[in-house]
Amino acid sequence: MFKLPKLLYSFDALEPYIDAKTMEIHYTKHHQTYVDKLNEAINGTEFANMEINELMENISKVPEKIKQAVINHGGGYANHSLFWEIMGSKAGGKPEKQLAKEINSKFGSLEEFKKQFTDVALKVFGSGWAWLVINSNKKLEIIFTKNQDSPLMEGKIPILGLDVWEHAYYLKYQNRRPEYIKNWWNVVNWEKVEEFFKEAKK
Ligand code: MN3
Repeated sequence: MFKLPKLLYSFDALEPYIDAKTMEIHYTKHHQTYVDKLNEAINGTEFANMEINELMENISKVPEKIKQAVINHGGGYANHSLFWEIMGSKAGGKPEKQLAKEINSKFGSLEEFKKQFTDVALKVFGSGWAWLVINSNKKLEIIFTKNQDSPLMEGKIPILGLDVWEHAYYLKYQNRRPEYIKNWWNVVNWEKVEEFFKEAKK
């Protein structure tokens, strides 16, 4: 069964860009609810023993009766688990090494990548996520998903993700999603993104 993953920093660690109250509610209430409802859906099934990524990659094998619940809550579980990890205090800055090279070769520059990613995140209508993924050709790609749909369900491995549900920013930013996105770059933990990148390229 799934458990809320440990948060590796305090609720106020991402201040002033992401406020402590938002972090606390987002992690202890929203993420916990995804954990609970995922467990409720898969309890007693063969899927209860899977790793979360394996579960989302194999969503087509999940019976219809519980499939939408697994998409919503398994996706919510996987997406948020990654989201906490790719952020940190004393973060921001820029990618180094191989990831920097591939971003430059794919998008032209880090600035151009950020611009394209931001555009995608701004255009998500309603609730969803913007992602940098490694696609099935092992190339970088920017995509979005609706609701809590996981990129893993379409065979894409997320290495960076931005939650643009209102619950992720409304307390501090209200309707100002552009400002939230702009500030969020200051807490991106590029070292961690590089780790996910290396793992995904294997
Ligand atoms: Mn969220």
